Amino acid sequence: MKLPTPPSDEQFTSRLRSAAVAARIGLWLGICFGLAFVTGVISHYAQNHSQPIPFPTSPSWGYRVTQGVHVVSGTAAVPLLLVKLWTVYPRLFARPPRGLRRLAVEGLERGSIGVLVAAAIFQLASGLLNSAQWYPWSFSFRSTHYAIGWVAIGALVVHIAVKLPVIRRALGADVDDTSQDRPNATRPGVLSRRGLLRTTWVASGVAVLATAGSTVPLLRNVSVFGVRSGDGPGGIPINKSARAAAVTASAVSPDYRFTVAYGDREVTLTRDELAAMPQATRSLPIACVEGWSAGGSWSGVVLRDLLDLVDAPRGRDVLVVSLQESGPYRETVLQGNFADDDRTLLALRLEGEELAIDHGYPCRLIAPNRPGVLQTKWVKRLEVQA
Ligand SMILES: Nc1nc2c(c(=O)[nH]1)N[C@H]1C(S)=C(S)[C@@H](COP(=O)(O)O)O[C@H]1N2
Ligand SMILES: [Mo]
Repeated sequence: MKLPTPPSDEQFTSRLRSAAVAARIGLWLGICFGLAFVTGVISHYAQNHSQPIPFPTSPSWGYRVTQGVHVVSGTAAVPLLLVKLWTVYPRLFARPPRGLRRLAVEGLERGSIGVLVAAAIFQLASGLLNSAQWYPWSFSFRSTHYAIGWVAIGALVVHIAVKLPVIRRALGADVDDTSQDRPNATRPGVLSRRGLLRTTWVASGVAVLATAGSTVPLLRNVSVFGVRSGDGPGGIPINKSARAAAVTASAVSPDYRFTVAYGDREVTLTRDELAAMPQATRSLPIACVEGWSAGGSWSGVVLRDLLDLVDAPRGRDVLVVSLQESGPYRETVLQGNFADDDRTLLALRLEGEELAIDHGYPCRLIAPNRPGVLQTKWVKRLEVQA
């Protein structure tokens, strides 16, 4: 059997596949990956139980913005990465150099690019699937996406360092300059280089517009893929429904009781008793790690007032326990600075209406500058930590 022979470098003759194009797209790709990395590290830290440096509670919309930037920069990177790979992939087929030393150097460089490409594709693919709320894998998304994020940024830094001379020459010269082209890349493409770049920027812009509406209210109507914007009671999407969390019975049961505990002190209240306490109203967003966010006007009891019922000292972390019996988000840790912030509520109402069961009836946590995943619904118990 005869295997098909791989193409050789010389067979790729389009002048579009040049360092002039790759460097320009690479610059924007680098900016997108840099933004996604920084905002990703922030998001990961915000979800840590233990925060040696307390994550700030202000501005209340901070997490909404950083997570929005994370998803938008990742989405914008998709067309950029595809075009970038198209411009450089003939190099895969370049003949290995002669001489052991040059071979070793080239091998290392190719190895680092292999790692970079694999990590970049993994990050964009897993991130996109996550924002589409599709988890066709069994690993933990958060820890894997975080770990590979470090791999990607490390390989990117190495790649930029290795390519810096080429990048500087390419960006310093006109886009139509051919002095850095591969010798056979002489055939004009179907587009001019400027045309290809323009098309790429437009594709990237369209990808952003098609998804950003799930965080930017003004873009809601143009975002065909931003499906999770504003559908659901009170204009806020529903993430896990009461049915999916298996709380449809316990949430509306007359036996429901809310408990706040500190050491051996415990106070138990009915929903009516919660509603009879002084009520406060706060405008706070829910910003899901999956990329959508929405602002709401929440009313309920200031969380600190509940902690005062059991004389909890300030600054203590609080375990928030929901009626939900299984699943990773049935319990969350509310750090002391969030617990003491007077914007943090045990909310009973949204937009003046009784909280819908899917939004967490009988009551839910809502705190400023906090990942949506930690805004626990169907709360039954607060435990002030020792
Ligand atoms: N008990 C419980 N609370 C939960 C969740 C959950 O699965 N269980 N999901 C969280 C996630 S991921 C988000 S984004 C918000 C969404 O709140 P909403 O469904 O009211 O919009 O609820 C959070 N609270
Ligand atoms: Mo979420």
